[in-house]
Amino acid sequence: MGNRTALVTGCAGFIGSHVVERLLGNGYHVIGLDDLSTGTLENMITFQSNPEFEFVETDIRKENLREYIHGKIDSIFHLAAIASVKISTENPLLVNEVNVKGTLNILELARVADTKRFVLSSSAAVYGNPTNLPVTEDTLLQPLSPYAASKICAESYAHAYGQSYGIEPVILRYFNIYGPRQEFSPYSGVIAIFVNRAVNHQSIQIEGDGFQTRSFLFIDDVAKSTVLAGEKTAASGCIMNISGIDQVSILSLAKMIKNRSTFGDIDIEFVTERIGDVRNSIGSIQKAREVLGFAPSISLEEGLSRTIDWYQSRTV
Ligand code: UD2
Repeated sequence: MGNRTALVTGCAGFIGSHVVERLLGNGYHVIGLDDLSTGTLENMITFQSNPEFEFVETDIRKENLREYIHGKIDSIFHLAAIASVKISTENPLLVNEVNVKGTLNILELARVADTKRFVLSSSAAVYGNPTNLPVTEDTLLQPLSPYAASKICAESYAHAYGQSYGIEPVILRYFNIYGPRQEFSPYSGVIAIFVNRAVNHQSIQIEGDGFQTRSFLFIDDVAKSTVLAGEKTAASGCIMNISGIDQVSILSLAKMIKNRSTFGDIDIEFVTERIGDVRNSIGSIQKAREVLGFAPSISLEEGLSRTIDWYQSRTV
């Protein structure tokens, strides 16, 4: 058995499954929690029969989780959440239940299990529409959606548990993440949507003029930074942006995918701009560089190729 045990919530999800893979590769024993509401067994294929991996199918809101998760837990990576602004505007109470009450419940598990390190997945959404870019972690928080508000509450609880119970919280504010295993639905990130439409010979639809920008980060880099957040002593109590380093317009992203497409000629069309869309988003990763030694290593070109290959392999 690995000599360090990590618990990963959302282990069957996009980010969680990649974090589990990396932890197992680093010699951890991993307990994974997921209710399979959006996560899938398919996402766990590469590690489900690894003897160092234990899967517990449960909801993070279930009370007294310690009664059936035994043994020591050295660190917790809390990645289970409803990760959609859109769902949060349709069903804010549900998002509060899962993202806030669920986080509090996992913090309680950390408290009763004497877990020190608690890595929380937060979001760039907490900044709203910031004026100074790249946005730094000390920027005023301006939640524009119930989703953003739920992430700020989750951050506050993690901080409070650090103060009250000696837990070491590390808060990661993820920006625009993409890569294999990202769920494809109307609620998905733009790359998952564009690539899936292209693979299915449908036009790519740009919402607005396409000059809005994002800084995309490939999932392997996200998983790397997340595991480092669980390991680096200096990360205790830190809040860090985890972002790509290049600002890319949605139009140039669409063109890159169109040009890479081996699925025939794909049209690009323009549709109505999204209400409340953030115009430009990029995070300063200075702090993550200093504290974690983190630097993105996969270019957008490389990451897109891997992502296209993966979605394509699933459609044949
Ligand atoms: C991302 C996160 C959100 C939150 C936010 C923080 C996702 C799905 N959303 O929202 O949870 O953390 O960052 O700021 O990861 N677009 C198109 N056509 C499409 C789909 C999207 O043009 O078919 C545009 C969309 O209008 C937006 C941009 O692409 O301008 C990015 O959209 P997104 O949903 O991938 O991500 P974002 O940054 O709005």
